[in-house]
Amino acid sequence: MAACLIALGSNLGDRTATLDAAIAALSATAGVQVVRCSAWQLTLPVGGRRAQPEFFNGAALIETSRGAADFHALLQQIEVQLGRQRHERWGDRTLDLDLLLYGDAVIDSPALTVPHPRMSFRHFVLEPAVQIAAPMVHPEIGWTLERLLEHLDGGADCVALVAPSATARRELAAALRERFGLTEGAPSIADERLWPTSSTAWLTVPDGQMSSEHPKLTILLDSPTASEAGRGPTLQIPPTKGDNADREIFAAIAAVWPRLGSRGDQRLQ
Ligand code: A4P
Ligand code: MG
Repeated sequence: MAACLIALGSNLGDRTATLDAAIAALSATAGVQVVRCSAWQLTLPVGGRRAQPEFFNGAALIETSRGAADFHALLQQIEVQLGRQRHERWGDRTLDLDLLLYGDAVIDSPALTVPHPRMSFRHFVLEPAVQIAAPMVHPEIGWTLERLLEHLDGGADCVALVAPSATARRELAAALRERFGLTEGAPSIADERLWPTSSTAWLTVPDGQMSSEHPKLTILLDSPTASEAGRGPTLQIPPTKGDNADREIFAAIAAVWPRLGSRGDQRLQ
């Protein structure tokens, strides 16, 4: 049996009824036991087009005898049964079921990435997850879910941009200054092993707090040191991401600092 954690989201139709129905469908499946389920929380959309309806989000802790790929296929089947249609990435949806953690497995296949690559810096994922599974450990980062959530409040309001190419760092830093009004500035001490001076650019958030030595978000761009644990919330952008990379990075920043997300939108108007 594996203990796994899923995230549930809905922003179309009768949202809480759909989330309830997803839990009922999971409970009725052979080899699947719903151990605990969070409350449904109303959240503002992150990362999609502007003027999306609000989401209800939640999390559930599951025990299952199914393998990870098989369990993910079941989640997709339940999404479709409950009316999910896929038109665009991060588009509106009756139901989104994401596999956050599958025991302490680390999986990187074309269809499935576990831990879910965006779970470590999203309030709408971590808040319900901590309600039901605070001590579960993110196997790549090595932190509990509770610590990850606390860090979204208590970490330093800055972004560490780690990339081997100085040009890539410079271009991305310029885009983030322009879009979000970030300025240059690092925590007074930063661990050289995790954020090497030779490959890290630091950007701070206006009016943020820098009492921690640990940034709220690290972005690893084409980075060969990707597997090292200990950085805390991290977005990895592999070389293959191409044009999607900016969108992914902007959405991550808006997830960590919602007030900057709306500022980014205003600047685009
Ligand atoms: N996939 C890979 N790994 C996983 C995994 N661990 N769990 C693949 C689930 N799916 C995984 O997913 C896209 C592809 O990811 C699939 O082919 C699947 O095999 P999708 O469900 O078809 O599309 P999506 O949900 O639009 O994309 P994605 O990347 O899963 O989006 P996210 O990151 O889940 O973000 N704001 C609020 N407030 N609340 C939300 O729930 N959700 C999103 C979606 C954006 N903003 C949100 C919310
Ligand atoms: Mg999804």
